[in-house]
Amino acid sequence: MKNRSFVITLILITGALIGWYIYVSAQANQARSVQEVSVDWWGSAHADLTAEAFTHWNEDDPAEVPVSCAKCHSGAGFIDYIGQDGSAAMSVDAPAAVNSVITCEVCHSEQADALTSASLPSGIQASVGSGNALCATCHSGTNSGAAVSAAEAGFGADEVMADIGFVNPHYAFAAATWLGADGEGGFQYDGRAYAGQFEHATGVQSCTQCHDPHSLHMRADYESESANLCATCHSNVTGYKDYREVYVDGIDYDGDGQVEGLYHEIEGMREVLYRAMQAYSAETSQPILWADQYPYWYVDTNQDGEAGEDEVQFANGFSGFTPRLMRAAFNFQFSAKDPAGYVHNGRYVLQLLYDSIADLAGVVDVDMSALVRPD
Ligand code: HEC
Ligand code: HEC
Ligand code: HEC
Ligand code: HEC
Ligand code: HEC
Ligand SMILES: [Ca+2]
Ligand SMILES: [Ca+2]
Ligand SMILES: [Ca+2]
Repeated sequence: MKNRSFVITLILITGALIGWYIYVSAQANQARSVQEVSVDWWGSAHADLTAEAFTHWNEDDPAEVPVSCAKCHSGAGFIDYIGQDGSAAMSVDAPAAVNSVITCEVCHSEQADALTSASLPSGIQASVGSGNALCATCHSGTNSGAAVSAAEAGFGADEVMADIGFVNPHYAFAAATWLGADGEGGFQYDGRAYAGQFEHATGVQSCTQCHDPHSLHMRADYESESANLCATCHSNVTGYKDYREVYVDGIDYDGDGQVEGLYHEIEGMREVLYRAMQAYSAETSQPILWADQYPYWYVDTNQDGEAGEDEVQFANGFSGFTPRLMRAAFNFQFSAKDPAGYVHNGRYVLQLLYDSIADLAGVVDVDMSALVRPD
């Protein structure tokens, strides 16, 4: 079965390659060759036939990707979503094929070219331009802060919502981070101002300016000149390992006494939030724990503050969310599940974490004196 779908995929790709070859040779002189592009794509996560993202439904009966998931988890589902298959545009109209990776024709078609905006979970339609609109359609998550507001309607801020499970932003939602307040991806507190789209600097302002759309890695050029993209401006960067050490303003946001790469400032701020959530939850319902395993939040049964193996079990999932705790949990997860948040829009992420801490500090003791909220 695996072999068969592999061969079918190969045939589809070959067909697309031929079409592309004709199109591209007619259009571009400078562009990279179809062959080079294809090699890059083959090595990418988008081509990974074995990935959980494309095989999660294989054991279901029938084995198909449900309508609500197909836009992002099936190449065929995306083609349905944009209406390239003749169905209505901007809606998935049927369950889609499993093992359907993101092939050339998913991103290269008439409808795909025409796509210039993405519809986000907040309901905002974000105009991000062609190319980026493809990325943002699949990389914006499934829930925004608005879903938290909807879940907490009718409850007091510290009232336990017994039947309401964790509202999860989902995964790899880079566009939601990048757009910040312009996408309203996080839970934004009333009366607070949030950073909008991260403008960064010339040449690194959008998905496809930084990510090669085929390899998905950082581009190896800056404004058409061959270069280490980041080192062009951050002179201490020699490769991937240095990205997380980049900082510009030299502010100790998490108050640990050290100016660190923005990645680490975010980690530190999240650690402060985590401790505040543990203190708050112990007082209002049950002590909470986080572990990197669905459904992420568990009960700290032995109350030692640590996630023990016996505690990280589906049956021990946390069910004592109050509205205040849910907002914090959502923003915690928002900061954790885009591990590249520091480069996509670090200020927005720090603002969300800081405001969640401040919200909890209204009820339990949290020392916020050393923390800095970015402007
Ligand atoms: C807006 C696009 C989008 C929608 C809609 C969506 N997902 Fe996802 N999902 C993603 C992306 C992107 C990833 C890839 C994360 C990664 O592995 O890098 C992902 C990852 C996952 C994973 C793997 C998680 C992991 O830890 O590796 C599961 C399981 C999943 N999604 C389930 C679902 C289900 C079930 C639905 C429908 C109810 C759904 N998704 C709808 C975009 C989406
Ligand atoms: C996730 C979406 C996506 C997928 C999948 C994809 N492309 Fe592209 N491709 C793009 C975007 C966006 C551009 C425009 C690049 C830019 O802005 O420089 C592009 C540009 C190109 C170009 C022009 C050369 C260049 O590098 O700019 C060629 C040729 C090409 N794609 C071929 C392919 C082939 C062949 C495949 C399958 C092996 C493929 N693409 C898969 C998004 C995609
Ligand atoms: C049809 C939906 C779809 C589109 C369009 C799409 N992606 Fe993806 N992307 C995914 C899924 C699903 C995964 C996870 C695949 C996997 O786990 O192998 C992914 C994985 C990735 C990853 C790797 C994440 C990781 O965990 O390593 C990057 C980076 C990425 N995409 C960037 C982009 C960019 C940039 C674009 C636009 C040029 C784009 N994607 C367009 C659905 C999409
Ligand atoms: C300034 C350059 C830059 C821009 C702009 C940018 N990215 Fe990224 N992105 C990165 C870097 C660098 C990483 C890897 C960071 C790391 O692993 O520490 C990354 C990681 C990712 C990942 C993988 C994160 C994960 O879940 O593991 C995805 C998916 C992604 N980017 C998609 C996008 C999309 C979609 C856009 C546009 C909305 C975008 N990126 C804009 C630089 C950028
Ligand atoms: C054209 C110059 C330029 C390039 C290229 C560039 N950056 Fe930046 N970067 C900046 C500037 C300027 C800032 C400050 C922006 C601001 O504060 O609004 C910044 C800010 C950042 C920040 C936030 C630091 C902080 O303390 O707030 C990170 C992280 C970052 N860059 C990482 C990267 C990575 C990774 C790359 C390569 C993918 C990259 N940058 C490429 C100019 C650049
Ligand atoms: Ca459709
Ligand atoms: Ca610090
Ligand atoms: Ca414990």
